[in-house]
This record gives sequence, structure tokens and C-alpha cells, in this order.
Amino acid sequence: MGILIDRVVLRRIRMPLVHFFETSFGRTYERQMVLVEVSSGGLSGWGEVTAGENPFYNEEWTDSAWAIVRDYAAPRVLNFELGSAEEVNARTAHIRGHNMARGGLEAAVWDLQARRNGRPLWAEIGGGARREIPCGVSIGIQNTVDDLLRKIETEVNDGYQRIKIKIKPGWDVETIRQVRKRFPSILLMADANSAYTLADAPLLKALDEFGLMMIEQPLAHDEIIDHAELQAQLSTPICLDECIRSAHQAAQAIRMGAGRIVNIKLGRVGGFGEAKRVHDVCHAAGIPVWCGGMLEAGIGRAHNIALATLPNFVLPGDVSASKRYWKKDIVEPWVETTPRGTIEIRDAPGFGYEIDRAFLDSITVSKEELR
Ligand code: OSB
Ligand code: MG
Repeated sequence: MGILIDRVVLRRIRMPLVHFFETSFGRTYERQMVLVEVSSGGLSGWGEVTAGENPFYNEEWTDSAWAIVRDYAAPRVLNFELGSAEEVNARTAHIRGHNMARGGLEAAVWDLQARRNGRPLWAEIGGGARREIPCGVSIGIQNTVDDLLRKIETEVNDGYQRIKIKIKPGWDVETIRQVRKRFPSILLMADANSAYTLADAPLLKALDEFGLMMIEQPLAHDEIIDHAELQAQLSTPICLDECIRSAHQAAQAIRMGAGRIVNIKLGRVGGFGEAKRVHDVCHAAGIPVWCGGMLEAGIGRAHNIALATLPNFVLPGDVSASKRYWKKDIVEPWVETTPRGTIEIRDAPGFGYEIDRAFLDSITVSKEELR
């Protein structure tokens, strides 16, 4: 029996971060995200669009996501008999780019399908390779190195398995040197969010001495060839984030030797269908993957947890406790970690957490129902 979506509700919510998050492309104090609720015969599934507030990580942002889902993606699934959630990707594949908007809708249909089948989302997508997922944290650029060292200490004491720090020109070699001096043996990595070019190869090569697990997306957001040239010069593994938007690009990057690790983000690749294909391409090539994050609220976070139960998600990801981001999350219970630095998966149908409706309504700034 197929799925007939008879209603889509878009919601824009605002959530202040407990601490600003700074990357090489800017500082964020407050998230504004689009939630997608899809319904079929009174049963709902939920998705969270992972686009940022500005088109700086990729081309998408909150307003573009709203317009894409409302005007282009949702009309392709509304009142159409889908064989399964697997078909949503192809139904919206005529849209160029805007994977996060497409992915927010697609993930909602997967959640709905899981609920209809009475299964947890992790089972619905073919995951379940582990009962708890290994967690790391991503720590933004701080005002001072002392602030950074204090933050790292807090997270290490909380049990997180690896620490990622954001870098940019001027906050790189010397910052990492001080982190390493203070924390000689933690699993440490750096994420540049495309802040460098091949001309910076000597600087990036200087990071080799710090024994980083990986350096994430040092070069341009859409660049694979330059990453291959850089990887040939570094002993530190390169992890690709921004430039892998499809399984095809993952296969090309691996063939070229552009990196040795891939960060998979559900939104960046357009949802669970493509995320599974990226996972499979990497798995077959012996490339380990981990689950990236986009400062998600509870729904997106729960979807990431499900994704990270696929077998090749063997490295600690950027999925961590709700309280690191929010005074209060939109799900109950909040996402929490164990003292082992893991998140335990839940067995309730769908994404496994309850939505706090009253709180959600209180932070909703606009809402639109499509039929
Ligand atoms: O590159 O992984 C990234 C946040 C916003 C945009 C890009 C990135 C990030 C993170 C945060 O690193 C991960 C998280 O804690 O959600
Ligand atoms: Mg990244």
C-alpha cells in the first residue's frame, strides 16, 4: 500500500543558541529553521530543513527553503500516490540544488512511513548496526584561545569521544598548537569550511605535526580536484563535507583521491535516500563516514541519530546533546549523551521522540498549510 500525502504544513521557528557558533563564514546567535509536517489520513511525519539563516555554508537559507518546499517540492508529493518514501527523491529531482529543502520534505515522508509501519525510523531506513552512536562535538571559533581551551575541557569531561574545532586564516596553526599542548592525546580534528585555497598548501601541511584525525573541507565548497591535489601533499586525512552533495560526487571524489573520510549530512545530500547511497559508495570503497550536524533542533537531531546507525558510520559524528545548543528543545525527552560519549537509540515508532507541541507553537513565527 502506497502513501497518499493529503496535507503539508510548513512552520518557521526561532531558537536562540545558548552560545554563539562561529565558523570561517560567520557567527550565528539564533537559528531560524523550517519544519515540514506531512500527513496522510490523520497520521503525521516530521522533517527539519537544515539550511542556515544565510546562504554562506551552501546556497540555501531559511527563506529559500520555505519557497522551494512550498512552491516546488511539496506540490510534487501532495495528493500523489507514492509507492514509498524512497520515491520522494526522484519526484523532486528536477529541482536544481536546494538539497536541504528537498531533504526536509523527504525525511518527513520517511518518518511518516516508519510511523505507519509501527517501526523506529532507524529500522525503516535499514539501519540498526549499533544501539548507541559515538559522539563528538564541533566547537566554533572563540574570542580567545583560553575560551577555546575551557570549552574543550568541558566537553572532554562530559565524555565526548572527539573534539572538532573550527579554523580559519589567523585561527589555525598556532591555535591548534596550543590545543595540542594542553590536550596531547584527545582525538582532535579541524574544520575549515572552505576557508583556504591550494596556495595555502604549506600552511595546511604544517598541521601534519599535530596528529589530527582529519581536516574537514579545507578548500572551496564546490571543489574536488583541488582537494585531490592537496591530499597528495598531506599526511593528515582530508574529510569532505560541502563538496559531496550526491553519491555520484562521492564516487568521483574517492576515485580522484580527494579525501579519505566523508562527513554525511542528511540535508546536504537531499535526504535519507541519497544519504544511504553516499554511505554505500563510501562503504564499498573502504572510506569511513560520520554524521555531520547543522545545529539542528530535536527533530533534525533525531533524524541524524537514525542515520548514524547505518553500518559504515564508524567514526564519532557531530551529533551531540540538545543542551549544548538550546535552553529548551522541541522534543521530549531532550537528546542526551551517556558518560561513554554516545547517544542511545530509541525504539518508539518514527524518529523516536515526542514533539513538545505547546513549546513548538510558542516559538513558531509563521505557519502555512498546503493541501
Ligand atoms: O561544517 O560541519 C559544518 C554548523 C553549521 C554549518 C556547518 C557546519 C556546522 C558544524 C556544527 O560543524 C555541527 C553541529 O554541532 O551541529
Ligand atoms: Mg563541516
